[in-house]
Amino acid sequence: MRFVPAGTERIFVSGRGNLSDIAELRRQAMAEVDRAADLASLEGVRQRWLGPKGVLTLELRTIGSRPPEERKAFGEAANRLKGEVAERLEARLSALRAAALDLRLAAEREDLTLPPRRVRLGRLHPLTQTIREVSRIFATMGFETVEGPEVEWDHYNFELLNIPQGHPARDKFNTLWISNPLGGDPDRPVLLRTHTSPMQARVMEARKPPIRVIVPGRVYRFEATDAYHESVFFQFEGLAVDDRITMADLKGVLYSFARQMFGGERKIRFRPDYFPFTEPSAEIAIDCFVCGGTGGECRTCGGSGWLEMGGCGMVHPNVLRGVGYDPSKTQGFAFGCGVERIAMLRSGTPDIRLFQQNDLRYLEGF
Ligand code: FA5
Repeated sequence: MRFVPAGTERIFVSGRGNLSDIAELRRQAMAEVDRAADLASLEGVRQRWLGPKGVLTLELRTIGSRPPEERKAFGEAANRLKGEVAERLEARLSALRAAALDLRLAAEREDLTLPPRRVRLGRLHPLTQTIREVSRIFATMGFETVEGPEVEWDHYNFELLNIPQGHPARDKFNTLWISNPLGGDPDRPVLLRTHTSPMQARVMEARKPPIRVIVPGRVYRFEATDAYHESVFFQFEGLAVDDRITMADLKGVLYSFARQMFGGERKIRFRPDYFPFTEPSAEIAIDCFVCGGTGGECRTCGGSGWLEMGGCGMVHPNVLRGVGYDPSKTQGFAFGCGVERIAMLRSGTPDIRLFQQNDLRYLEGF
């Protein structure tokens, strides 16, 4: 057996080793395995000892050329050593892998001390809040909330509401008409609904009395905007139809609504008004809750002491007939109010345009 330098090491190479040399081989192999500091150098050690040209592989090949009396003992010892080295290599491999994994885990560990990103909680838009509150209050009086289309037929928006072609009341609703690019039926004009009242006719057509519904929704008018007017705004319609409904019921329902919405001390005022689809018709106002109805310099009510909420009245007999009801047996009341106006009054919002401007500084106040 000879020694050759390997780096600073001297290792055995194949030769005429004896059993005591096997012990030296073991010491050297084990030391190399234990010193391997990473997976690549461990693989180098494996090749050097167990590879096709490895020290122990070559050593085992010398068995045949040994004296017969040595062969058995030498073969056994060399094979055992081969097994021991393989085992030690496996153990070292597991240890190095575990250490590498520990390092990776330490490097990739979540740093839980990092402050979390702030979650910005959204909230309902003030108009949605107002609509929900309106629906909730009317639900306590037996009204169901329903919704209808914003793109509407002239038939429902005007005709069935007793506003035929050429009726002067059409001018009051500055209408946005929709032209159908596919042609459409010229006798069935389409528009963006100018109020929620077309749902009166739609609900009465679809149901039988008794009816009690609230219809909140967007409406559209070709109007210049100012602090009190939008061209796209919300209304809610109320409709009750039965066989003994009177104006007193209408008054009682709106009075109860005003007190629940604006506080127990509210007064409500009905003044004669005109709508083609109600008869008699009235304008509804509540006494100003800022000045207590005294007016004077009050900016909320403009000094009048009253705040307008909407229009109302008893459903016109022509409307009842138009949907197939008999006015001598069935009566109803209807009202329509502006959602923004109510939201402005409740929150002290000075300009209606603030609702649609998406300015978070304003919206976060709700
Ligand atoms: C109507 O729209 C009727 N359909 C109301 C009605 C229903 C009467 C049922 C009788 C029976 P008027 O155009 O007045 O009426 O509008 C009703 C309410 O909508 C107003 O009182 C106001 O609160 C609101 N409103 C009207 N125009 C605007 C606008 N440009 N911007 C914001 N709110 C508006």
